Amino acid sequence: MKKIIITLCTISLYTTTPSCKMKSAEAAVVGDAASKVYVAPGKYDEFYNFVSGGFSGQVSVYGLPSGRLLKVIPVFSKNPENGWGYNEETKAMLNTTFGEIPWDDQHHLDLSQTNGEHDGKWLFANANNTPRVARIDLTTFKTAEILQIPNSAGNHSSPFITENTEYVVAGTRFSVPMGDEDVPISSFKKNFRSTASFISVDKNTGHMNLAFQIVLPGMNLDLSHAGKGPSHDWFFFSCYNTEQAYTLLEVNASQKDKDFIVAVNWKKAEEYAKAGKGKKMAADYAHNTYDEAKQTATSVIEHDVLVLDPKDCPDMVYMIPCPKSPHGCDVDPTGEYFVGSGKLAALIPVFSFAKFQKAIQDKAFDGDFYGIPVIKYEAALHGEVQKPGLGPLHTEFDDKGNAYTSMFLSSEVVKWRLKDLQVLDRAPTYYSVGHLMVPGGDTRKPYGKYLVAYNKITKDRYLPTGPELCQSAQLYDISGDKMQLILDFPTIGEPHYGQACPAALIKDKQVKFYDINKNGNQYVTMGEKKANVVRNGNRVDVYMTAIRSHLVPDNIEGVYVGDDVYFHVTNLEQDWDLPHGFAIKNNPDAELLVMPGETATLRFSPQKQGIYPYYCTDFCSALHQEMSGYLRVSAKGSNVPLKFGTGVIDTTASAK
Ligand code: RUQ
Ligand code: CUA
Repeated sequence: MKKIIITLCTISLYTTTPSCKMKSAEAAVVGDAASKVYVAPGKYDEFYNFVSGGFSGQVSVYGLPSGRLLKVIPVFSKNPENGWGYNEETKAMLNTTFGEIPWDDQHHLDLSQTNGEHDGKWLFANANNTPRVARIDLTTFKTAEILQIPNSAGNHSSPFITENTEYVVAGTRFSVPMGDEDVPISSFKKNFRSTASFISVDKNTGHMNLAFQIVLPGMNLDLSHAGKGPSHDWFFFSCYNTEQAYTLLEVNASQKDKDFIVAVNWKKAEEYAKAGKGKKMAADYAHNTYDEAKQTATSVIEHDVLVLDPKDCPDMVYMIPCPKSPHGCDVDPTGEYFVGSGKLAALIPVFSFAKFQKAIQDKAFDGDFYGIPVIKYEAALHGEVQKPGLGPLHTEFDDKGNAYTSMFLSSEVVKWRLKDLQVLDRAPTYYSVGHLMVPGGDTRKPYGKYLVAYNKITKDRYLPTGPELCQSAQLYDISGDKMQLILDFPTIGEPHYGQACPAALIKDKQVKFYDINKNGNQYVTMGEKKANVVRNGNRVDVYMTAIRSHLVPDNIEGVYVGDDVYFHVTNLEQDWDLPHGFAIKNNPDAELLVMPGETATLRFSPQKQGIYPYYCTDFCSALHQEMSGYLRVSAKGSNVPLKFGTGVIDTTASAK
């Protein structure tokens, strides 16, 4: 423990930012910080922290309070480390109507909920660039499903969920014409629209289905959160650029004093959809599912979507004015208060759900926005947090009636009380903080022990690593009256939002290995005796097994230049934490990492004759280095017969 204290002190000594922060940076870590984050070797962390990977396209998993990196889950980016998106079984997961898109910009995460509390089943993730929503299975930590969103661009306001995971939403950041129409950009007002898509989630399987889209005026939807308790039926979206600018947004989208919180009654929308008030619109989008039983992904192209227009659906959408270019849109644990954080506002407006409902009843409207009633600002306002700091972005909550807002410009976390909107405490962040997160802090039941700030600019916090420095998270203890900074930890990609839940919700549900007897992969090899090599024209299927510490077959001859060789590797182990890898020399893409009881397929098309060694890449036993083999590739048209085996190489391969 002593060592950690010394390390933390050293870090603060290196702090050389020429700013007024310097002093507080040095004083930031005090007292018993080290003991609060120390998780002894062999001990588990208390929370899983899932953190978005931003431009890495992936999701990373940390333990809290230690900040230890546990896993990077491949989601939207191909991952040569385990063959995600490269191997034949998972290629279809990255399919879209624009072909394979092997990357994305992953911003937000939401854990599935039951009765407004985390249930530890699934984690949803958005893709900001090519609009998609992914679902990760928390028993395997694998991406199980990816759904493309049509009529959308920049799926930023996503993947926030309702209290029982009835719906996951996806809101457009960039308005675009519906149906990919070709129109002049200057016709923005007339032709561009934003959409809020509602994806239903099957309670038992988690399967997603694009239930309906609500079409809204051209503007930028930014963030969102579902109501809770009394506001259960509602979803709140922040939006900016209600100026409807399409060039130099920096200036042109900041003209108005107030933009809006868009309040959507999703229950009503559901009723309207059922009552046939929507219009089926042609729209192609990919729906990719990984079938756990077949261990194989399929991509299905869907062809239409149900669109609801507020014009035909009275009482479904209202606009609530919100100063100024709001970003975060957050609902407190009781469901009575919702907070809009205006990036350019000098205060934080807090709205009351009860007052908002009354305003609807009283018709306390301030005109309309493209036919959607605009509620009077004061009529829905609970109050404003005065002088909170500069550049409020996001708010989360604890279990004691307090809120915590990230201040991008003044680089701090500000704690304030919901009841009387008094600022109670502020703590500096190093440096510009984007999202922040309290475990369970957007649910009905925040755990309220820690707060993590996900910071955009790291500057001097870590050893420098060339022009690009790592991104950073900071952990605060919020159990007392004053927030206390207790840890810095670097993060993968650019973290935006994160979520955390108690480890107990997830850790005992883990799949330890796949039952080999239930392996439904069409290319499974059920035991070494079944290993085989089959030629069919210039396609060669190698049915291979892996178990400590050999591959069967480990000698293969009779493959020719120009053949397509498919290595179907079945890992026969029935034990936790025993993957085997498979790589072959000069293969132009990735390796396989095959879990115990699983089968995965690598395609290899040799371009030149020669001997190609292949081997297990995962150090699996004392004789791991011996776990290898040779493929002989002969010139096209030569007459080397197809032979294979391990130990005795006289098995004659079958030809179809
Ligand atoms: S963003 S820093 Cu969620 Cu993409 Cu706010
Ligand atoms: Cu199997 Cu190393």
